[in-house]
Amino acid sequence: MWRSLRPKGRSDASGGYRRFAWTGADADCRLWFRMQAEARRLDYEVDRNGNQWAWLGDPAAGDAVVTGSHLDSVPDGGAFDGPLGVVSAFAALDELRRRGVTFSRPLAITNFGDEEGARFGLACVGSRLAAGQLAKDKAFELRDGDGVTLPAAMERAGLDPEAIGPDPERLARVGAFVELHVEQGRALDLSGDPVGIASAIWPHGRWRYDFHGEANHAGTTRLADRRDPMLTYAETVLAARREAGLAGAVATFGKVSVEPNGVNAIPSLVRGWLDARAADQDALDAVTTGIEKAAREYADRHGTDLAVARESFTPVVEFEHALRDELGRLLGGKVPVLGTGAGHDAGILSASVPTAMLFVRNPTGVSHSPAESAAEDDCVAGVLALADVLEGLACR
Ligand code: HGY
Ligand code: MN
Ligand code: MN
Repeated sequence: MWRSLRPKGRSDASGGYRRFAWTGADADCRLWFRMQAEARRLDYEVDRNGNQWAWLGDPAAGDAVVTGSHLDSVPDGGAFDGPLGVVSAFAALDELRRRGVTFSRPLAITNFGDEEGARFGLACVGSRLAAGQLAKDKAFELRDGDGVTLPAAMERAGLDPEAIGPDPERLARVGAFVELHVEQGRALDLSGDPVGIASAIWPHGRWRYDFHGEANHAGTTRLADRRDPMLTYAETVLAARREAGLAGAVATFGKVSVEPNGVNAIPSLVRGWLDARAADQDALDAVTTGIEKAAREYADRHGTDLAVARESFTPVVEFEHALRDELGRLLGGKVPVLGTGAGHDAGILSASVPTAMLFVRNPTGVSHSPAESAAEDDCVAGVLALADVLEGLACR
C-alpha cells in the first residue's frame, strides 16, 4: 500500500507532499483510497462533505466502529501525517481477516477531507462540516490564495457543494472512532514505546495578522518618513516567541505574504499567519493577547495599522475516558497515555461520537516536514495494536 500511495502528490524538488484539498493530488489519493476499499470488497461511499467511507457490514445497524485519518498534507509535509492512519486501518482489517474474527458491529475505514486546511486556511473542514462545527455559509466563504472558493473547488472535483452540511444521521451510526496517527513529537521516542494512546489535544488556533503600511521607494524614502509594515511584522514575530516562552506555550508565524513584494519597494501590506497552541485555554489566551498587544504597540510606533482575524480555532479536547481506558485494557495496560499539541479529526469528532487516538513512535518527532519518519517495525506495531483494538471493540 505504501508503495502505491507514496508517489501521489510528492514534490521531486523537496521530497515533501503537496496534497491540497480538491486538487489533482488529492484526487489521486482519493482514487487510491477507493481502490483499496474495493480491493477488500468494502462498500465505498463519499458523504455529502466529501469524506470517504469504506464499510464492512450494514451501516444502518448502527454502533459502528470507525477508524481512519486523512490523506491531505501541509505544504511539503511528510509521508506519515494522515496516511499512516489510513494505511494502518486497511492493514488492520487485513490482519483481522487473517485472524478469522467475526464482526458483531459494522466497521468503517475513513479518509476525512481537508484536515490540514493547507489550501483554504481552516483545519479539519471535512470533519467539522460533518459534525456541524462549520456552517455552510462560512464554508462557502473560504477561498485559497488564488481566490478559488471552497465550493468552486469541490464542484470542479465532482462534488455538489450545495449538499455540504451537518451529517447527524451518519455520525449517530458511529459507536466509536479510533484514529491512528504518527506521533508529532518525541514522547514515545523518549519513553521507548512503539505505540501510545492519546489523552488530550491542546487548544489551538490560527490568527491572520494584516499589517498595513505605506508603499514607497526603498531607495529614496527617508527612514523617518516610512510607514513600513515589515518592521511591525518582524517585531511581532519576535514578540510571539517571547510571549510563548512566558506562557509555556508555542506560537509560530510560519506563513507570510507581502504586497507588492518587490525588492526595492517598501511594502503596503504584510500578512502573517500565527499558529498558537497551549496546554490550557488560559495559557493560550495569555499568548494570543500578549502577541496582539505587542503588535499594536509596534504598529503605533511605526505608524502602521493592524487588523487581526481568527481563522481557525479548536478548543481543548479531552478524549472520552471510558474509550481511552478500554484501549489501554485491550493493549495490555502497558501503553503510555500522552497529550498532543497537534489537531486531528478525532478531536473534532469527539464532540459528536466517542473517539480515541493511537500514536505510533516518530523517532525524531519531526512532522510537517519531508523529514518526518517512522520505523517499519513501529508501523507494524501500530497496525497490530489497531487490530487488537478493533477486534476488542467490534468482534465481541
Ligand atoms: O496543525 C495540526 O495540528 C494538524 O496537523 N492539522
Ligand atoms: Mn498535520
Ligand atoms: Mn494529521
